[in-house]
Amino acid sequence: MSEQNSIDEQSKNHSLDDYRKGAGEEMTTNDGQKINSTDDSLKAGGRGPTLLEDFHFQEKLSTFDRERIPERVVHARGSGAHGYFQPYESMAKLTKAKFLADPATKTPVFVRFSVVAGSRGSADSVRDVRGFSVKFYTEEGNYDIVGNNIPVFFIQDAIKFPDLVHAVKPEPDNEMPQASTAHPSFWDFISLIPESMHMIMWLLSDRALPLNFSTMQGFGVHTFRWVNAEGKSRFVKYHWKPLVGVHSNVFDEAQKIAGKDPDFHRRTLWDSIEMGNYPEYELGVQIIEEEDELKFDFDILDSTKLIPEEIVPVQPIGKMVLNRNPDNFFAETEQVAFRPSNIVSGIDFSDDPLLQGRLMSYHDTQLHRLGSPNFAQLPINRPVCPFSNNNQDGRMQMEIKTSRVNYSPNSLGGNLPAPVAEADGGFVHHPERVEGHKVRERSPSFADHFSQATLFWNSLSAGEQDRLVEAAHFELGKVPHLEIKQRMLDRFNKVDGELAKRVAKGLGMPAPTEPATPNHGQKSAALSQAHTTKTAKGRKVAILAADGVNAAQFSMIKQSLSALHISSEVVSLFGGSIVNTEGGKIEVDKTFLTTASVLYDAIYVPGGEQSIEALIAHGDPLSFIHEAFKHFKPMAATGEGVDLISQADLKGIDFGNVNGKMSSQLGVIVSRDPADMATFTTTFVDAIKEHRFWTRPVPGTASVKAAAARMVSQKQQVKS
Ligand code: HDE
Repeated sequence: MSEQNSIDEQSKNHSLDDYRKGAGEEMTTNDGQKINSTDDSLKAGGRGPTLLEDFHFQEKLSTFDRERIPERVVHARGSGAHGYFQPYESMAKLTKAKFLADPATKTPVFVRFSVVAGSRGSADSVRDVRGFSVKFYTEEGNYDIVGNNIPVFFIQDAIKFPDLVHAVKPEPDNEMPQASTAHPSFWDFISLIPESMHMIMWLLSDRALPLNFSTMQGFGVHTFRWVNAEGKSRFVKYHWKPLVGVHSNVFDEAQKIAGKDPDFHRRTLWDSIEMGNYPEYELGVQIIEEEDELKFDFDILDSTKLIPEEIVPVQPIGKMVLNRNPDNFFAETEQVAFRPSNIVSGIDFSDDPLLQGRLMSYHDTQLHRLGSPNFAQLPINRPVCPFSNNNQDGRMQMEIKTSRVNYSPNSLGGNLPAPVAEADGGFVHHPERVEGHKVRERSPSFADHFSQATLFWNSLSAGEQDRLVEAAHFELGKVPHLEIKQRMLDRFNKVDGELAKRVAKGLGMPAPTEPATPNHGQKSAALSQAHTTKTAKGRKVAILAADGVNAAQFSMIKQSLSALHISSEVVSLFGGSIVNTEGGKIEVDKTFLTTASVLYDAIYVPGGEQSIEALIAHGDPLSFIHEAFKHFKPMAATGEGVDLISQADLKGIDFGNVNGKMSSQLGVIVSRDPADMATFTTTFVDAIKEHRFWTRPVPGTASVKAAAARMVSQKQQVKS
């Protein structure tokens, strides 16, 4: 059996298999009575009223009436996938968790990615934090890491969570806006909660616009504990690093994707798994010795802080591969119930007050959402190991317990089920020593709200900073209240004075008069996406073509892309198929009406006189190319394809001397007569790996405006 097959088999062996059910051959009622018609209700005469005795009608309609369960109050919009996790080496020195003890152990996982603010039917690509929840079905019970794609959080204490969520959700009077933070109540709240400033910087950055789920980092956010067999405890922070690097959309693109394909992230995840381009993530940990707990200039229990990787390196410990799509969205992705309180021996909690609140809230929310304390028995939530206790009854008890006793201790049932000693795997909470007065207060060690916001700002590339400033213009530009904007400018001024001035300019407001907090000048390279892994695997190219497309150029690029796991779609004027210069038939995947440039990572235009004439005459291909250029995407053209691309108003690209020799300018690769298609293809693939060409002088974008502003201020400085 190939390695891939064995992995598939392994992940399918997860206990869900017992519950999978295809369509039966004969239609029956829920109780098995065969149905002879499901198209007309039972009536007294063809035109008469429907009869109460129509049990099939009643069951069908009343089941339908109850199809929806309450959506998650946050993270309602989500997409799931199955896979497995495998450690690189034994972690036994640090934790007694069995699933981390042996590199041969493959633990099945179910992962749910989500958008926080939007409703279940909202669009995927909006500016927001993404949830990154992983359920490990270990031999010792389920372990859930319920994290986000941003390493810090808005608030420090769980008691503020309902306030935060009320503020971010659509406003209560008119239920607007959907899936967006760009509204007064959110910024009102944020401007009054200084601890949110670090997270706000991340939210305004490219991180909040992930390209797709495979290019998204994940974080456990809180500090947790690992405990080894000797009972030694250490603190741990979790990091999921996507093997293809961390990449994002640009805002204009993300907004358009929300209309063109609201399911963009869900679809990309689904399609990449179907194509065998499995999303892969490396799990890394930062380990902090207990004795070092207080050595940082922030509190490791404060979830608005991260531990810079330069201070505590991230140690890769294993890999997660997502290799199977769910069979049924509701049964799996909707009913999966994550709980940060689901842990296994060898793992424990810290006293982070945000985490402590979550330990209660998730269980509570599942009771409400899934409607029964028996939610853990649902196929997607069941552990793969045996489970047994004296919990009794409740709605939808799915097991028929045969024991006479349901209490402990008992003598009638041999005192079973019996608690398990620690040595045999019984969970024992780490005996952390705690003492203190009962107080409602915030630890003074949680008081610095701005240093790490400044660290993040300093760590971004110039382009990332430009886009962050533009995001602030957009978000606060949707807030008509001057006092809220003023408060936010004061906050930005505590992060960096120049940042505050730039945000003020876009809002048409005076810069803060208070002196800015001096910038400490520290950076952390890991916080920027500019240094991320570059790979073309999993990217999607639009090939623009019509009848008469050059056969050789088309097939050379198409085949080379597919060999590198880069998918491509033929986009043409009409559906059906087109004919190439050699009379061969090429299937059309999409038309300019059924797709859009924002749904691709790159464009290729093969030559062929007739094809290019038709594309130019139509017009839409020109705006398709122009838009992709504006979104900094790589593009290539060969032969007459250069005529099309050169008419698409690509500022800063010189097509004057393009001839047989290849020209590669700012991610636009063209050749009129490519003698060496292999070199051409390699150059194009390298450009696809680059993902975006941020230095393009794209009018109307933040980078151009910021460059212009910098030039003006440099000139002014020279004059003075
Ligand atoms: Fe959540 N969060 N959260 N959250 N959260 C929920 O649980 C909550 C927080 C996160 O894919 C809810 O099942 C409180 C941080 C994810 O099913 C709810 C606090 C982080 C998901 C809830 C937080 C998260 C949720 C809503 C403040 C990143 C989706 C439905 C302490 C580390 C899980 C549900 C999925 C979902 C409560 C803060 C991540 C209400 C009280 C910090 C990924 O229980």
